[in-house]
Amino acid sequence: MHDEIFIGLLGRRNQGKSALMNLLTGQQVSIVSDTPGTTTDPVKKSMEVFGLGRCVWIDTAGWDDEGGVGFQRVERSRRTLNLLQAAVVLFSHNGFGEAEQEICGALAQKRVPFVLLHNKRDEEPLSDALKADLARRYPDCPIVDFSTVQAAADTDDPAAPLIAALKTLLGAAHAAPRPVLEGLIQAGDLVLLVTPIDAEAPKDRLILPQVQISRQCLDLHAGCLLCQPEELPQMLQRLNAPPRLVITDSQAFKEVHAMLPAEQPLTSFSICLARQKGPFDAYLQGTPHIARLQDGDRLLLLESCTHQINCHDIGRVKLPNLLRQRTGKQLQFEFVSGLNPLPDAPDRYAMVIQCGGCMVTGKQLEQRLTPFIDAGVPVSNYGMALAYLQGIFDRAVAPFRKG
Ligand SMILES: Nc1nc2c(ncn2[C@@H]2O[C@H](COP(=O)(O)OP(=O)(O)OP(=O)(O)O)[C@@H](O)[C@H]2O)c(=O)[nH]1
Ligand SMILES: [Mg+2]
Repeated sequence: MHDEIFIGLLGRRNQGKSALMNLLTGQQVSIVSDTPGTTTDPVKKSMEVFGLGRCVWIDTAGWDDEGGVGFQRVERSRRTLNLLQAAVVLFSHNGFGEAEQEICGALAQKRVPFVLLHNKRDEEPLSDALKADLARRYPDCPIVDFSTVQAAADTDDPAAPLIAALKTLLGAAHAAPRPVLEGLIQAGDLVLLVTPIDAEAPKDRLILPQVQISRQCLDLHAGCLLCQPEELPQMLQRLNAPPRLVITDSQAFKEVHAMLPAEQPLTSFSICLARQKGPFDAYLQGTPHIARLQDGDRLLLLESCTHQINCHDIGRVKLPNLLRQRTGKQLQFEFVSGLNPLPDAPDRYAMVIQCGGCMVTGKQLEQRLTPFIDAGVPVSNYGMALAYLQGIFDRAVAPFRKG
């Protein structure tokens, strides 16, 4: 799961993309000059933006770059679109022409929401006529009339109008997720997190689910203790009471399961995260249907986040392979990515498996699954289905069933 929001700064040359990049980051990240074509390759800078989270700003070469390697630069800017969760389309002097329309069209096609930012208002403010025209043509896009140069002189909160527009744009998609541990633990409890550090662990860091769950423990005023599976018996001995809950990486589930007494509540990071979004109870009921799949059954895999390479691999490769292997059945798979329309007849499917949905809202997820649930089709999600296929489902969902 990605916790960073990639936001592209797009537009023709000389519109102030790099000046805006520097304003947003408060640093001289990109070169600014009045020579069109200054920025050649995309420039990225990551930072925490209050109220939005971790953002990666991407400054790009002008969409209208030309001559020599200009075409290749434009191609690079175009490719950047595949990374984006949001964009800022810059234009100035009331010049909204073919290039801008093309950028907006390309963003819309990729379902990337964007802000229209009329820059250099100190030289020429956005006209009412163009503003009205844009509002009609792009009803979902906030329009901001802005001056990067003037804002830079305002030391207080220079990019406030743009950040506010981005929050509006991303607000729904980044609404606070449901608390993962709520009802399972209380203030003062201790949670033990089991995290193997193997060759695939990122250098010097923990992966996002572990960070998120540690944070949730703190939010709920509980404590958490982290260890690797080998040290688990030692850690348990040191405690004068068993932890309220043990949460382990799915990979170590079997090992951890064997080490802990049967009455110790144990779950996995992936099951916890399945609780964050989507119809968790329907997932709980639907997942065991995997055992009842038959030859010729058709499964629908919904991969809601088009940008998530990791989910893509799980959904298109890992899950279908594991499902075929573990069930030994001839299964057929269909995929729908992004928020593309769903097939008409939900009851054609023996089962629907939804991705974690980290880039869509819980509401969108539930809306998409409702027709299947109403038609009595079992639904599951990637994390739950993987847990089931690894034989860890029953114990890992027991703490949630009690609640
Ligand atoms: N008056 C005024 N000038 C601005 C503003 N924003 C940027 N500029 C100037 O516009 C020129 C181009 O700015 P850049 O940030 O380099 O533009 P760019 O879009 O990155 O251009 P390329 O890298 O060539 O695609 C520079 O001279 C900036 O100082 C603004 O709000 N007002
Ligand atoms: Mg530039």
